[in-house]
Parts: sequence; C-alpha cells; structure tokens
Amino acid sequence: MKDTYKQIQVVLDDITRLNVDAIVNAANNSLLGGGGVDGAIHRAAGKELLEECRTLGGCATGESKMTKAYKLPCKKIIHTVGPIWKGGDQREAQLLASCYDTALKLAEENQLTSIAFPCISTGVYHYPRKEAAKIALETIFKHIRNGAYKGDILLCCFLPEDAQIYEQLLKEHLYDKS
Ligand code: AR6
Repeated sequence: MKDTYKQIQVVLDDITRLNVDAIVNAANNSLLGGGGVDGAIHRAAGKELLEECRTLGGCATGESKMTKAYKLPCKKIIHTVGPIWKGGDQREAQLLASCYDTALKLAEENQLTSIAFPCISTGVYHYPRKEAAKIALETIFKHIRNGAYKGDILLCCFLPEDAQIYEQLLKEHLYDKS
C-alpha cells in the first residue's frame, strides 16, 4: 500500500513553472482560455497555444484533450473541463472524477512519466475544496492500484489551504490502510 504514496507528491507552486511531462489545465468548454490557472497557462505558453486550442472544437465537461506546451517548461498540456458547482445534485462528483480519470488515461496512453494537477473546479467553479480533494485522490488511487499509470503525480496547490487538505487526507488514508 505504501508504494501508492510514493507516486504522489503535494506541491505548493505555480503550475506553469513545473518541469513535468504534462500539466493539467482547469479549462472551460471552449478551450479558448479564461481566468485562474487557465489564464496563467495561456499567458505563459504564448499565443500558439490558443491557435492549437482553436483546432480542437472545445471539450465536454469531464473530458480531457492534450496539446503541446509551447513556451512552458513541461512537454504537454492536458486540458480538462471541471463541473461548475451547483449544489451537488448535478452529477458534479462524477464529472470531477471523470476529469482526473480522462487526464490520467491520456497520460497512460502517451507513456507520460509525470503529471501535475491543479485543484480542478475549486476556484471560479466553486467546488468545495475538501470534497474535490477527496474525489481527486480516490480517482488517482484507482489508476495507481490498477497499475496502468506508473509515473509521478503532483498535486499542485496554489493556496496553502489546499496543500493542507491533501496532506491531511493522505495521512488519514495511510493510517486507515496500514
Ligand atoms: N498554478 C496552480 N494553481 C493555480 C494557479 C496556478 N498558476 N492559478 C490558480 N490556481 P480556477 P476552475 C488554482 O478558477 O475552478 C477559468 O476562467 C486556484 O487556486 O483556475 O476549474 C477557466 O477558463 C484553484 O485552486 O479553475 C474556466 O472558465 C484552482 O487553480 C474556469 O476558470 C482552480 O481554479 C474554471 O474554474
């Protein structure tokens, strides 16, 4: 069980600075940029990213699409679209899990060895932080347990509070299973 945790790291950083195989973008259905982490990624990657995104035809909520990373230090960007929080009875949990699931499937299919996730949907889309973190970890654990994804997974937090939530959940989970 402990091996599961070796693959997961919680980092407090700006995701655009990370030198990993892929960073995940918390985008919107248009894939044409926005605020938050999406805005930061588009600004740092440069206008060629927007040009490539224009060719993708948008992205459904819960799905993921991959592009090049242009001026970023990472190799690829996996754009995913999280659900807007509407109180919890609009399949938000299922759609958020699907973001992590489809992003990790792309990482597996493309033999990526490191991927960094922001806290999808917890900013402009208002998903409750702790609930979102639990869904992220559950979905990531499933991928690690079934052995399909063997690389590193960075949980990239911009706010110290998000890093604390992940650290606490990981500690509780480790304690439960030991
Ligand atoms: N590095 C890492 N995390 C960041 C960064 C950064 N540079 N900047 C913000 N965050 P949000 P959402 C964190 O709002 O809720 C956009 O307009 C932030 O603290 O970026 O999925 C899109 O176009 C929070 O924890 O994404 C969509 O319209 C997390 O990233 C909409 O926002 C997600 O916050 C998507 O909303």
